[in-house]
Amino acid sequence: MTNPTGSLTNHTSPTHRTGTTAATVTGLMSDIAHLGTDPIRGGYTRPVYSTAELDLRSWFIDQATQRGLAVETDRNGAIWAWWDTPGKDRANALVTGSHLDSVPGGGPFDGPLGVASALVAVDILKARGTNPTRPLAVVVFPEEEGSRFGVACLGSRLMTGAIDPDKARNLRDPDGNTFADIAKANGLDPRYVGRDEELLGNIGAFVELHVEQGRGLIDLNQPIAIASSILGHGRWKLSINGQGNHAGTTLMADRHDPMVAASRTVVAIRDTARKQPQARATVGRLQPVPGGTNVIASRVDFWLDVRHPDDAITAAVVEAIHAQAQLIAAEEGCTVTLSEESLSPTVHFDPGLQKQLQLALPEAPILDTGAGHDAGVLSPYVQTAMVFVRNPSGISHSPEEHVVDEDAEIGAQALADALASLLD
Ligand code: HGY
Ligand code: MN
Ligand code: MN
Repeated sequence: MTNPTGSLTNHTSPTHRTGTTAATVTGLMSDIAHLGTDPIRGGYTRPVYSTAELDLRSWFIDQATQRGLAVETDRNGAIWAWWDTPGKDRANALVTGSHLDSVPGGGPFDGPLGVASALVAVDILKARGTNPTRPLAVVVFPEEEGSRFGVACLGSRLMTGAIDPDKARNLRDPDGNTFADIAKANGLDPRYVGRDEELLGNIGAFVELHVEQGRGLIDLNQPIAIASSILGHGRWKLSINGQGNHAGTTLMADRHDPMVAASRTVVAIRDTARKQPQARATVGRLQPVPGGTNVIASRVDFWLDVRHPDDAITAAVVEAIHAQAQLIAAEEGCTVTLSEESLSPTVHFDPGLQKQLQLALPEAPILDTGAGHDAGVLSPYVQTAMVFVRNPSGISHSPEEHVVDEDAEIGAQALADALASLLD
């Protein structure tokens, strides 16, 4: 049930961890290794509010309550596990955590590594006898990947007000379910989703640990890094409309085939991005309608992900792509529409917080990233920082994403050291 402000009741657990030995990241990750495996794509498919992600939420709630943390789910579906100070005043909280949802066929570490490392960091701090002078919380944000409702970091965007609640409520998943309906089916009251002044106002700093999603730490031969910036990135939906028809009775000269126009546009997207050093442009999702083997499609929907350090260049690349798509569509006797779904400007993490992390982790190099994160969404509102852990494959959003056990534990230790330096 939901109380008037929309935040949900808290969670309790029958079991409490005994002793003060810290769990290991490897051990916690193996606890959840069976949740959400994808036999068709390989890797993990854990969309928000799927059975797999709900099982991961239960695992997190159980682990957090076992550690004596006060666990609550907020109005937007984020789970907060609080290590409260005696007075339970939650102002100026130090927050860490990440997400549990994944992309389709994703790796095991993108998100869960940050959550597991945060739990182990709490163990390490408790084992050291830490008595926090400020509240510490571990948070799990929902729908970071935007894989179900199409908007990345939906949970943190809702909390900060970075997305209009009505737009969020009406987002639809591939089966046509609205976010409002799915949220309601999972205990939220969709009327209350949106900016949470109280929670946001309580966050003094947010430090997210995440698997590195590129090759930086391989090339630097280091196990961890401190983040400097996140590449600006956005998502656009293109729809090309043509003439659906029969594959056998329609001569080639008589076709207005949106699949041909879309395919030509995808190559043009690649060519446009290649002309801009540092630009990235991707079409990873394409849906012909109706999608029959012996049917010329009537429409093709596809989604564009464009990223660049300079937001103006991102805009210029998208504009050039739109112009080319219009030309190509006209040549194929089709029409095209392009609509923006989400846009995140380039983020530069808080220099002061970055400096404090560097003092706590003097060996760690500074590294930028092309991957978006909840820490990026929060950064205009609160001090944020990130710690990356080496990924020896240099590959992510793929089953090949990897972290070796030793680096995973080094990461949790580094997170504990970073948090400790901010708890003094
Ligand atoms: O898409 C991203 O950059 C992130 O992994 N959600
Ligand atoms: Mn992630
Ligand atoms: Mn990701």
